[in-house]
Amino acid sequence: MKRILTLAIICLMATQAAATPIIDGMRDAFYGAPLAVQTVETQFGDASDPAGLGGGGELDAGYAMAVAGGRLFVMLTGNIEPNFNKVSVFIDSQPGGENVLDGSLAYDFADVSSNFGGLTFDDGFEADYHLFGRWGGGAFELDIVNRAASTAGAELGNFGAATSGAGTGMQSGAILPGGTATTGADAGGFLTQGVPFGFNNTNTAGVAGGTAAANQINAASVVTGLEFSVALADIGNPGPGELIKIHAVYGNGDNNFHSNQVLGGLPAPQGNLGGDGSGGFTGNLGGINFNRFDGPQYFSVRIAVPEPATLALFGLASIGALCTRRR
Ligand SMILES: [Ca+2]
Ligand SMILES: [Ca+2]
Ligand SMILES: [Ca+2]
Repeated sequence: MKRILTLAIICLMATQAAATPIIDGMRDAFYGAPLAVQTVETQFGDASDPAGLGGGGELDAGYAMAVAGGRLFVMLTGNIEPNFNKVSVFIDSQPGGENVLDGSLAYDFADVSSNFGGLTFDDGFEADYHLFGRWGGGAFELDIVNRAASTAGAELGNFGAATSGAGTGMQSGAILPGGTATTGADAGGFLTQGVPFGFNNTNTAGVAGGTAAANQINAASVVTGLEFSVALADIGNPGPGELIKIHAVYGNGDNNFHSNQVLGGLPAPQGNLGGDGSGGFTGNLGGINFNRFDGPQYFSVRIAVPEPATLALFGLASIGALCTRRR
């Protein structure tokens, strides 16, 4: 029975591994179940424009998939207001890293990444990479910074703007290796492969506005948002069976006032975190400590076993033969 269950899991993983989602900001079946579903209503406004150009921002659910030797795919359903509010995604994909963010790493316009200094993640989460997206009604923009390899005055990051759909609620583009460096990243870029992204801001459902417990059925039903893919080789090359941890959070453009939209979610009821963790403005995010909130404010995806390793376990010629035989 245990062996059959193991085979079923491997077949499922192999099936997922064989598929590739279209990076367009629309959630593919490829992702399967959400790894985190929003727990609180949004205090940064409930989006209501079906064209995706209105106000409001929320993070409804987080999805991810990764195959060893390949890429990490991430889908965050929800909305990003076209006022340069930011979604930040911190990725823990290699040993070491920052459990408390270092404010001396200065990048982004006016070096506002410094305002993250002192923010504390849950125990066990040590950030290595920082991806952040925003827009002001024109092109959606995305950056990815290798914080693990950065030092103060020598930060490494790449930038990309949407090349399709700019000015609309449905956009796509890519951060290109060898392309534009992140503003203020003094040591240039680090990517060796592109980071394609899709952004679809047309959700008008999902969580409601407020601070009460979210309707998680509605949150898990949202199919649009921000989607991207990054080569595992560019984020420390984690191997089969290893976990990649992802912390996603929505805040203002200056990185000094966080909303209550975090994945994994905060316990409800919960208002905006602000900069002090209680909704107050201090000028930075150093007062936020996610250990003070029950549960993990991150979600994890386990890297799927690639086909050759799977096949070696069973001495079979192809993964198709293995899975067909069991059906
Ligand atoms: Ca790490
Ligand atoms: Ca909503
Ligand atoms: Ca926590």
